[in-house]
Amino acid sequence: MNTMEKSAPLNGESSTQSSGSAPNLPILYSFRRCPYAMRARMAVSYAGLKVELREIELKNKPSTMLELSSKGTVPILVLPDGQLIEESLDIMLWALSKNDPEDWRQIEAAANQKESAANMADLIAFNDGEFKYWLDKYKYADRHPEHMPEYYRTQALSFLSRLEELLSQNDFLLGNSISLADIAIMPFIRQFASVDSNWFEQINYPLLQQWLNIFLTSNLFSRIMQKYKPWQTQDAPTVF
Ligand SMILES: N[C@@H](CCC(=O)N[C@@H](CS)C(=O)NCC(=O)O)C(=O)O
Repeated sequence: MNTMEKSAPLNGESSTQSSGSAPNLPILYSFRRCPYAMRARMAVSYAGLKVELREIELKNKPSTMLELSSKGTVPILVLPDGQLIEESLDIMLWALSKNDPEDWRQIEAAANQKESAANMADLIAFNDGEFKYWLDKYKYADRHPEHMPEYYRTQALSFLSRLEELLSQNDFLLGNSISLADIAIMPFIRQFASVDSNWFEQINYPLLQQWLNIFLTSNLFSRIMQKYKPWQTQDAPTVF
């Protein structure tokens, strides 16, 4: 079955998100507020693909999901042929391999594609690694009383400085158009900003604040942040 729909870029209309039967659609197990799941949903929606969305609760994961993927994290995507994609970045790449209307992978835009791919991978790896480590400590500072929250925040800030510097060179992180790196990183900067939004709004990172705002106010983001009640086995499929 062809799952491709008209592409729906950052501020385009979406033809997705209706309810009904979903024969042979890939199934996306997701959690609305999870930054990894957000980036996977953004890539799926941008590519105009239809999937069956199963909203889960982290504290009450469905056994159907755990039987498929014992690591128990979201997002995961189950393809109609049974193939399982268990990492958010791989789900993004799967979606973009089907349809990438604005070249988020920068296959066409980058003069030196190898360098561009390396920069992209490096930036995302730093986000998912060191930055996420300090972000979690900052967000849950009460669980890590060995330091004050400000200490963890300062550690995380070096990544924000790096992003601000990149944005002083181009409109987006890796060039003048949106790339996979922007989308993969943005949900984590959002999370960092929302730990103490008053503080975040007054720091001197104007380009990063503006960049974040572009995504937060986009149609793409509001589409993927629609609320769904947690999935139950007997529910009619939710087509996303
Ligand atoms: N490397 C994974 C990480 C996914 C992940 O850690 N997701 C969190 C939610 S944001 C999760 O499912 N945690 C399991 C839990 O809290 O039980 C990916 O990129 O998909």
